[in-house]
Amino acid sequence: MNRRWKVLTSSLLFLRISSAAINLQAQNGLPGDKAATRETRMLYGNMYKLVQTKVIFGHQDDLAYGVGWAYEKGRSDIKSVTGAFPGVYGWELGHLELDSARNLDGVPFKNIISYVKEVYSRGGINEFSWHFDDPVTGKTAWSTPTTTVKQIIPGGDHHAAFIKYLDKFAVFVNQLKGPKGELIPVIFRPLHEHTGGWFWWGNKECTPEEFTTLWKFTVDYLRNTKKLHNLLIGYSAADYKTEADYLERYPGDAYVDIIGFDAYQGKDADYFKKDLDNRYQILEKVAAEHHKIPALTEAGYQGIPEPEWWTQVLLPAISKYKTAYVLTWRNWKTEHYFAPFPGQVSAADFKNFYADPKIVFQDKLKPAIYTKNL
Ligand code: BMA
Repeated sequence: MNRRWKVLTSSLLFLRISSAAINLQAQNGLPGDKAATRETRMLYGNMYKLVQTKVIFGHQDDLAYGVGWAYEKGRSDIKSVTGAFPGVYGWELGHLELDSARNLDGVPFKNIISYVKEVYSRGGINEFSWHFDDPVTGKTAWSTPTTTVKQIIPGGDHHAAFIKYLDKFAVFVNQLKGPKGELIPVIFRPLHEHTGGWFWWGNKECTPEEFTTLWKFTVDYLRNTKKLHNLLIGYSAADYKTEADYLERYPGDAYVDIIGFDAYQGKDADYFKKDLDNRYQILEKVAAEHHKIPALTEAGYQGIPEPEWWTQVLLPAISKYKTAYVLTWRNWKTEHYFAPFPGQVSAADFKNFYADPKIVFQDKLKPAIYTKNL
């Protein structure tokens, strides 16, 4: 082998090794958006690390209202029970598409903007779901049957109506700014529970191809046309039995950052445990293969009638598998709540859940989650 040849082959080898290193980096802890802001990349990287050992506790609408109260500054049912706020905060965007001042659950969007800023300033994590009305029929998110997805993707006769939704989303997200004018990173979980049949984007309403087209269009439009680079995209299924079910409508790794599923306990606790276990096993495999962050994107037991549900049912399940966060649904009223409040039958057990070394609330998160490699 002559010298020139040697130099050439060794530099080729170097190139191969360094591109492998870059690939590895891309696979481990970088979001799908190559132009994601620094804060967004930091958040994602830190969540990627945290998920190896911890689970962050989350609650929908936590700062807005709880059972028996609404809009009291500094109040939170979670804080009233444990002394700490949750670490993840879910917010709902339904009716943003109607230019309404309040979301479909009555929460003023103005308030949501200030909650998001408050959460960011203390190192909490904000997440958005969107039960948007059907852009073709004007009916609610829960209206089926429809052919809406086919009609709103590129080439569809109502494509423009869907673009208007996304434009309103961009106007809203552009108001979520930190003290230096930086966009606050948020998890955006669009078109959720799409493996179920209850929303207009559900699996009976469109083909897998139509669904993934809608998903990709949504993400591409927000990233490339609206220049929003502060979104971590959440893919959140409802029920599924197999890996093929779970991935049937998966839009691709560039379009997803956090993958998970929603799971609620009904009357049959044994079924819930078994089903959770099955769905988790599949999720963990897919998350590892696709290098994504797994999460239990919604969970709960309405009314939590079992006093030890937190430590006996939820904790064992989420401790067994990697879970970046578990988001319990909203505490609206005595007939519809998913987290405890003082005096609620599972409140004492929830304090034990809070004290478990694996579980993270707001008091263990720092604002540096957005600025430093932790
Ligand atoms: C559902 C219920 C509804 C609510 C919707 C969107 O699970 O809590 O009352 O309107 O979520 O937040």
